[in-house]
Amino acid sequence: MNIGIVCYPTFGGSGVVATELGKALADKGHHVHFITYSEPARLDAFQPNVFYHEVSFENYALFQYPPYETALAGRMVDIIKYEKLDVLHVHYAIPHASAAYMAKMILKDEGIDIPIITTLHGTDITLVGKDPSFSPVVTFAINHSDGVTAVSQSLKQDTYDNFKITRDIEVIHNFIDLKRFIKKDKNHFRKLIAPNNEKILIHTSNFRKVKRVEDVIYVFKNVRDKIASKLLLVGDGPERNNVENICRSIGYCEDIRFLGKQEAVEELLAIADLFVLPSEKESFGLAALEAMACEVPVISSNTGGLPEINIHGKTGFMSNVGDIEDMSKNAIYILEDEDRLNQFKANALAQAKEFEIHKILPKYEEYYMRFVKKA
Ligand code: GMT
Repeated sequence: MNIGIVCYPTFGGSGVVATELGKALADKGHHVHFITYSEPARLDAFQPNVFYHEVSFENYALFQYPPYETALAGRMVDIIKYEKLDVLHVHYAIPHASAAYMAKMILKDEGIDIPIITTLHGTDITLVGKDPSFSPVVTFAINHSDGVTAVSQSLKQDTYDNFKITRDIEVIHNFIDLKRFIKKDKNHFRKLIAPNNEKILIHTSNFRKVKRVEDVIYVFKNVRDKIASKLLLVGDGPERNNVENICRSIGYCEDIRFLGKQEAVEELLAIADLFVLPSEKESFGLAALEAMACEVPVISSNTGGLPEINIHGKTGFMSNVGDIEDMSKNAIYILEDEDRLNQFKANALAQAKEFEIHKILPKYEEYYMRFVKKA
């Protein structure tokens, strides 16, 4: 198949999923065309079947807001026609799904019928999409896509709860590449971070309010009061300054490291004992799955799609959003006994295997074929 993929090119979850999906489809022989405003971060090595088409335009002084959606629709039309795409798969509803609808209608006038598949990722539904300014457009674009998938049952339900949806939504869970996310021997590195064999807790995110990174710090304080440990904070974003100030106020600054954005996150996960994800909302929690693949148990909130990946009492524990005491108690329970910790680590890996990319990829291929055949 000739497949177009539209996504955000940044390190965010939806862009990572879209890029890894495209790379895996290309590995299987499909031709994959990425359409976005800059090269996707995970598109880091040459692959013969992968093509990248940049959406670029010169902004005119009249425009306070650059009309990206219009430029994107125009670029989609161009690529669909000239690369003879069989299907266009857009990730994250805003503005990709409505731009795709516009492209589809333009092409319809020319006698070309391109199926549009929209994948909903989370904040496009649970946070941003609900804004009254976006909501009618998101509703229309979902109802008028040829196919719609959501990355968890929970997100599917949120979509029905928040919008007037008149169609089916298919759940296709996110996936993990176990060739990349695998626990590698990084003991030399572990010794640098934890020279006295302290336990290592880790959190990775975009440091937005919805991630509740401050809860990670308070959980760490409670753990650190009982067990010698270190905390690695990976990522960057608007809450970083606030979180740094909280670190200073709790007095364990020397045990907390801010590592900023890191490409090889699997190398950091390889030395970690516990992953902490206390998010307010999390439609799937790809970061938790990446941790589990590297044999790191997860202390998380029980929001959104997290119960679909983190098995309470087996791969980690879940608590109500904001219940720092419960998260701390569970973290200590896992870390205080070496045999128990090792059992949780093994369980985490076993669960991650359920989401192996080669199990999930055929679901997308089959889903595309439902619509490509009709075209
Ligand atoms: O978490 C974010 O803010 C990034 C966001 C995105 O769209 O890039 O992530 C969402 O999509 C990921 C991939 O499907 C999911 O794993 C995340 O759970 C989801 N984030 C939220 O629902 C907050």
